This record gives sequence, C-alpha cells and structure tokens, in this order.
Amino acid sequence: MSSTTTIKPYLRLSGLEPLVVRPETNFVNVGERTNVTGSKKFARLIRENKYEEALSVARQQVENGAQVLDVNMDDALLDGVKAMTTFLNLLQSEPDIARIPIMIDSSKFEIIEAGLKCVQGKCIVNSISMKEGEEKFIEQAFICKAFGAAIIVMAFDEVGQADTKARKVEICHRAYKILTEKVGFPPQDIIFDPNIFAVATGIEEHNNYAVDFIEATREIKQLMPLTKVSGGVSNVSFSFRGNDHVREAIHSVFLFHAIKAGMDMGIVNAGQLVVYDEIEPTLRQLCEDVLLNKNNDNNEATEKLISFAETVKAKGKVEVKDEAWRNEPVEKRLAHSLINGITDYIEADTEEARQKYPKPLDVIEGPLMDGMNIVGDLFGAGKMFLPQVVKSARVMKKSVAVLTPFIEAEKEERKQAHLKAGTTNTEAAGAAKILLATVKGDVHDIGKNIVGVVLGCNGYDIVDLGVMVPADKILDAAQKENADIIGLSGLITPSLDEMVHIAKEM
Ligand code: B12
Repeated sequence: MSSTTTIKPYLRLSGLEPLVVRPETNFVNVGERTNVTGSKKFARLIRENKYEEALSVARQQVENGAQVLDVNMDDALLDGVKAMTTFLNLLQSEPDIARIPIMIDSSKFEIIEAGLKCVQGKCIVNSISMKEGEEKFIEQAFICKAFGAAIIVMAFDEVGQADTKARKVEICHRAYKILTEKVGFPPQDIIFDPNIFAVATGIEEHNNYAVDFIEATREIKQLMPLTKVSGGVSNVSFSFRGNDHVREAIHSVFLFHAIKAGMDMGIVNAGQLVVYDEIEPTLRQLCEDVLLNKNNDNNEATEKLISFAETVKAKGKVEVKDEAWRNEPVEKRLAHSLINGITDYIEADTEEARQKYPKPLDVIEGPLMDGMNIVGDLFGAGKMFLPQVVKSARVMKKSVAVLTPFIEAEKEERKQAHLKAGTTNTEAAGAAKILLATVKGDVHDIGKNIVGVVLGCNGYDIVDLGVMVPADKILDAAQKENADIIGLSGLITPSLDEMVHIAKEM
C-alpha cells in the first residue's frame, strides 16, 4: 500500500457526521439536556458559570443523535437573558455543535429575543402562544418572522392550556389563521405543540391525555398539512418519576403511535430510548393500554402499570438489567448488542465469532450484517429511533475494529506463502488505485470502510475521501491521484441521484 492509502476514517469511532433533517426524515429528535429546568447537571454548570463544561452537555447530545438542540435558561436564580446570550455565543463558535439548529426555549419572550440575536442561520423559537391574547401573539410572531425563525405554537389561549382533542385542534387552527393571514407567516415554519400531559396520574380525567394528543396530531396534520407537530415527550410519563425503566418504555410506545399519527419532532433525551420491539411484552402491553386508554375502566390499566412499576422498583437497579441474552448463541448475542446499542460485550463476542467462522470477513457478512439489517427494518417500521441507530453504528464500528487486524493479517500470510513458493506476489506489483467516497448528503460509511479494508488487504491502493464528499472533490482527487477506479457509497435514496450526477460529470 502506498503512503496515500488511508483506512483511518474507518477506525474513527465517534466521527459521526451531522444528521441533517431531510424530507425522508421520519422524526426529528430535539436534544433536551441543555435545559436548566430538566437537567440538574446542566443547571449546576450554568449557575457556577462553568460554560465550557456546559458545552460538553450540548456536544454529547449531538453525538447521541440529536438533530436540533433545545436551550432553556428559565431558572429563578439566573439572569436568563445573560445566560442565554453567553451560552449561545459560545456555542456558535463550536463547529461540532453549531452544525445542528438551535431551539431557543423560554417562557419569557425577552429571553427568546436575546437568543434570536445570537444564533446564525435558521432557528426555532419555543414557544409563543395566545395565552395573553391575540395582540401580543401577533407582535411576537412578527419579531420571530423578522429573524427568519420557525416557531413552536403552544395550544394555549386566553382560557388556558388545551387538554382535549377538540380544544387542541381549535386553538391550533385559530393560531394558524392568524399567523398565515395577519402575519404572513410561512405555514412550513409553524410547528404546533398540542401539549403532551401526564397519564396514569390516578385522576380519571387524565386517562385520555395521550389519545387526545395523538388524535389532535392526526387532525392538525390533515387540516394544515404544511405545518409540523412537536411535543415534550417526557411529560407523558411524569407519574413514574424515578423509574426510568418504565418511563423509557412509555416514551417508546407513545412515540410509536404519535409518529404514525403525524408527529414530526419531539423533545427527548436522545441517549435514552428503548427499542419498541425489545420492551418486555407484559410491560409493552400495559403501556399500550395506559397510553391508548384501553381496558382502563376505573383506572384498571393504570393500576396494573403502577403495580408492575413497583415490582421493577422493588427488584432494584441491578436485577432490572436482564442478562438472560448472554446465554444465547454468539450470533444472537451480536444482534442483541447491535439492536440495543450495548458495547460492553461486543469485543469478546466478536472474538468468539471470529474463532467460530472460517474467515473474519464471514463474521461481517454473516451475523453483523444480519444484525444491522434488523436495525434497519426496525428503524424503517418506526420501532427504533435515530439516536438508537447511532448507538448501533458505534457497536458495529467497534466490532469491525476487532476484526480489521485479522483481515489485514491474511494479506501478510498470503505474502509469506508467495515468498515460500517462490511465486510472484502480484498484489505488490502495480495494483490498481481505487478512490472511495460516500457521496454528498450521505453519512453512511460503515460499508464503505469495510470495502476499503478488504480491497486494501487484497493489494489495491486505496484513497478514502470520507463521507459527504461533493462531486467536484471526488473528480479532482481522482485526477490528482490518477485513480484507476472510483468507488462510491451511499445508502439513502437521494444518493442515487448524486451518483448519477457524478457519473455525468465524469
Ligand atoms: C447504521 C445506519 C445509520 C447510521 C450510519 C452511521 C455510519 N457512520 O455509517 C446513522 C444513524 C448515522 C444513520 C443515519 C440515517 N439513516 Co441510516 N441506516 C443505518 C443502517 C441501520 C445500517 C447501515 C450499515 O451500516 N449496514 C452495514 C454495512 C456493513 O452494510 P452496507 O452499508 O450495506 O455496506 C455493504 C454493501 O452495501 C457494500 N458497499 C457499501 N458501500 C460500498 C462502496 C463500494 C465501492 C462497493 C463496491 C460496495 C459497497 O459493501 C458493504 C459490505 O458488504 C441502515 C439499514 C440497512 N440495513 O442498511 C439504515 C438506512 C440506510 N438509513 C436510512 C435513513 C433514512 C437514514 C436517515 C435519513 C435517518 C434520519 N431520519 O435522519 C439518516 C441519514 C443521514 C445521512 N445524511 O446520510 C434508511 C435509508 C432509506 C432510504 N431509502 O433512503 C435505511 C435503509 C434504514 C431504513 N430501513 O429506513 N443511519
């Protein structure tokens, strides 16, 4: 291999590129941890003026797959305007974080205005509403429009916050008419938050809250198709505070149904979501009953979920971690780690599989690909969300990293065999130079990296340009490197057009 050969990007475990929001994006995850009202750690860092450290919370959210970053500084002990300004100014100079849009979150409009003055590009204001009447609402909407921001409109009017489906739809529709007819707001920049309220509180009137949100979402999207629907997901499980196991299950089941009804985005803890299909069946059924208000006369479903939650609590944290899957065959264990984003055992299991299969590449082409295909199917069916796929990708990269040295060693073995037999090692002599790249707009690189390693180990001279590479860069490099072959990778539909474009340019 020549000095231009590079398989390094492949080993870059954390080098995920930004997850751009596109038409085919089924759900946008808004990172919630940079919120002083929701994260004790973030609140402490801001109060103690440790802004640099607070930035790491934001970075973590991006790394975990957040596509928008919610920033909230609503704390009685803070000067909100100052805190928002300081944090956003710092954040704008961090390319790792500033590459995703900001959601300026405050109940005080002066803090929102301060934020609007800091952010570059398009941001989202969270939120404005008609709670103080139409006049104020219009005034605030005009300011947001002047800054080019999208807005979240809470289903809140002079009477109060909407709790039923009818009230949610009525308020959102009234706001829509005002915004589009009086303010000239582009409908595609309007995001409704029809209020996600807590279920399973024991109060019968609350039992239909999740259904009200889901059904209101369905109607809002039919009535005003260009608008978007969002919501604060963790509110729905508020009754189970302190029981993350049950809360995470509730969030996944809720999202599964809400996204199907048309929910476009939500404020979630991007690092903490369970896979719908992986929730234990009893718990999943109980969550379904509570959220969809089924079998819930006299709070029956609620009581059952509360009793179940108690057993999980009583077991304590250690036992909640179900390790029965460790007794399964290695293929199933690999799939389990990929689907659940578990890195703890991946190296040991990969090594076990390597010893079981004839060649290291067979492990990739067999159990690892099978596992990734399950991830893809679950994701396609809305049963897995992007932050979870990000974790799966990390597990996959870790596993492939274990196998790479063995794939490379095979090349060395072949070389030695040639030497011993006195035959010519054709691999060493003038092998073709192959330029690899994932096309512009696409970040998928696991497959390309594997192809690079395998070809590199078969004597080809590999130049890997990385991901999101524009056509001109690929063609310039091909000329400069005098490449014999250009190998393009891309897994999302628009990448096909991009490949056609590159071929035409050639
Ligand atoms: C992991 C993954 C991700 C990771 C990628 C991490 C990374 N660094 O690569 C993350 C989470 C970032 C991601 C993001 C998205 N993803 Co994705 N992702 C996947 C997933 C689950 C697995 C892909 C993978 O790595 N497979 C394992 C490798 C080894 O296989 P492979 O890539 O196919 O590569 C093999 C061959 O294709 C071939 N090959 C590959 N490249 C090349 C190059 C050459 C030259 C040659 C010869 C051969 C070759 O050889 C490889 C080895 O056998 C797939 C589902 C699936 N089953 O493919 C969805 C999938 C590709 N993603 C999908 C989508 C929609 C997205 C998002 C748009 C989601 C979103 N809502 O934002 C974003 C897009 C971001 C972007 N702009 O690119 C869809 C695409 C649907 C479509 N038709 O457009 C899929 C199919 C999932 C689904 N069922 O919906 N994703």
